Amino acid sequence: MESTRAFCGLRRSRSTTSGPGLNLFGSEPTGTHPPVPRLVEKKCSRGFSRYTVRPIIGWRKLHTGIENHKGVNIMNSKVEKALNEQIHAEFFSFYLYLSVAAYFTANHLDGFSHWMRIQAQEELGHAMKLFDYLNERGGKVELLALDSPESEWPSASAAIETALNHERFISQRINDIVDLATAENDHATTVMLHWYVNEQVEEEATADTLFHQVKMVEDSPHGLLMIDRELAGRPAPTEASAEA
Ligand code: OFO
Repeated sequence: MESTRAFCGLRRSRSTTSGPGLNLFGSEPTGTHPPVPRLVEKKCSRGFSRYTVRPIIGWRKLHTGIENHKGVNIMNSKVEKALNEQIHAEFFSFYLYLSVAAYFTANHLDGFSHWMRIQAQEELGHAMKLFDYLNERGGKVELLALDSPESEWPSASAAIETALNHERFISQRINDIVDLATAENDHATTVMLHWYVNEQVEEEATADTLFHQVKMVEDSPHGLLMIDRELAGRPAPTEASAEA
C-alpha cells in the first residue's frame, strides 16, 4: 500500500484492494503475538480511501495495556487502573468533606461548614477531571463503591486533622501514580498529574494552617467564632479554577 498524497484529511491510495484490513504498520494481520489494531478501508464519495482503526474483540483481556474500548492503542492498563482508583479516592474525599461539613453544621459553626462544603465541591471537580481525562484517552472508567466516612469527632481540630491526614494520604497516592505513569512511559498522564501535584501542595498547606489555627483557639469560643466568620467567606470553585 502506498499513499500518494494527503487530501482533506484522508490519504489517497494507488491500491484498490481493501481486504480484511491492514494493521497499523501497513501489513496484513498475521495472527502472531501480539496482534495489533487493524485498519479498515472505506471509500468516500470522491473516491478517496479512508482508514478507521478496528478493535480486536476480546483481545483487551488477554493483552491488557495495549487495547482499549475505542480500539485505539493509547491507554496503559496499570495507569488506567490507578486512575480509576484515584477517581474513587477523590469521590471519597468529596464524601469525607461533606461529612465534616455536616459535623460543623450540627455544632453551629456554619462558616466551618461552608468551607468544608466548598472543599467537597472541589473534590468532586478533581474526580471529574480524572473521569474526563480517562474518557478522553479512550480508557474505561470504572466507578468503585464508596465506604462511609467518619462522621463524629471530639473537637473541631480533630475533624480538621482528619481532613489534613486525608490530604497527606492523597498526596502520596498522586505521587505514586506519577511514578507509575513515568515508569510506564505514559507521558500524557504524567503531565496531566502535575496539576494534582501542585493542587496537593496547596491543599495540604491550607488544611495544615487551618488545623494549627483552630488548635490555638480551641479553648476560646471567641477565637473559634472569629475563624468561623472568616471561613464563611470562601468563594465557590469555578470551572476555571479546576482547569488552572
Ligand atoms: Fe483532591 O485534593 Fe484533596 O483530597
